[in-house]
Amino acid sequence: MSNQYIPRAEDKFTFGLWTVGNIGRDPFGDPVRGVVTPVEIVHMLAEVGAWGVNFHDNDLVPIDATAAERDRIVRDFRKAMDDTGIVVPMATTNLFTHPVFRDGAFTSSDPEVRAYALQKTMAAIDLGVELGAETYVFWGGREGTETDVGKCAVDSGRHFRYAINYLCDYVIDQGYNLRFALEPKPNEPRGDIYLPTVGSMLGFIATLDHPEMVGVNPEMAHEQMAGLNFMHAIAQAWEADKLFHIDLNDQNMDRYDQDFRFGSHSIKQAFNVVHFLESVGYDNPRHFDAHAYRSSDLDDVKEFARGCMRTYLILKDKSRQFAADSEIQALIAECTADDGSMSMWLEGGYDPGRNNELRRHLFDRDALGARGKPYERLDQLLIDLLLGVR
Ligand code: GCO
Ligand code: MN
Ligand code: MN
Repeated sequence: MSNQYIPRAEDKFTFGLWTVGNIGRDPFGDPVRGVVTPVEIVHMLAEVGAWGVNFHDNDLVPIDATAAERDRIVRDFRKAMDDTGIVVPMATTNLFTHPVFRDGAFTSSDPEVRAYALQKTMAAIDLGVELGAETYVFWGGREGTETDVGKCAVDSGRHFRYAINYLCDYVIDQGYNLRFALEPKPNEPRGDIYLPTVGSMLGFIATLDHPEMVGVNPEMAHEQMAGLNFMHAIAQAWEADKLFHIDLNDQNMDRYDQDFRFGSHSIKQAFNVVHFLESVGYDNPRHFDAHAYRSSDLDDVKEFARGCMRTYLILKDKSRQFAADSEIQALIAECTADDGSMSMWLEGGYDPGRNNELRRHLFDRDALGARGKPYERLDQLLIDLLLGVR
């Protein structure tokens, strides 16, 4: 195995306690793997070469733990972090497992549940910050509906906005160094989840009291479940300065929430994602929000984790090769060639004088329409490169 595919701290590869700790329960079958404790997971992550670990409050501290139990758990966890060098860059709240959240948390139609969700999240924020988290993720798994007859979607949006504004103020009030990252998903576990895509989250963020504190945590499989192009979604988030975090995994489009190992299914899309992140210099955590196949035993879970990181690093290497390939780059230059002749209209915005000229200019529409683009050739060069024959 080549050294160049060994993960390093600067890759900022992270896994959630819930990912490598997944016990393989699904709606049709019981768990197939035993519980691995948070401390054991930290050691396992160190063994496979990850940089960090993320958690939901209750992945670490059971929902019914006493204050003393909480403190003991945190102490043991911190010792495992210190012993291994594993850090906690992100934390989040479980607002979906307990029956209290059966009709949502921040968007529940029960005001008492909404207030409880705020209380639970503030305690979880305290826990995350105590262990070093600088990003706090909000994934609204239960914030949705199966039927829309009982709930007003506008009210639900207002409730969600109220909660995020409230929690931003809490973070400011505490003086925490913490940013929020909202994670959209179209469905599962609800029939439909509010704010289902990266685009809808970005629109929502602009309506908040502290939009500068809030970005997105796009997940590859979530956009794919909606049939969307994940690279386009992260590009929009990046350009808006909102790509605070990323969940990498994989998924066969239009299926159930598969959470496959990164790069295991849509290898070309995975390349596009890595190539984008590496080209723009993305420097926030790279989180693998996936889990091993239900057929895996614990050794195979480690192979799953190693595989996520290895595939990322192989694709990073392919990205370098792509950027250095003169034939590929010449074709891209040909596709995007600009002789500057249109810059008087395409740069500098609207100007009445220049605009009069644009209105009068004669375009040879047929000649323009006859210009082809060598995308077939370019795409095949990428395929050759990815398949290792280039
Ligand atoms: C899912 C989600 C979750 C979230 C996690 C952190 O589909 O279950 O992706 O794994 O990422 O709850 O917020
Ligand atoms: Mn997911
Ligand atoms: Mn996720």
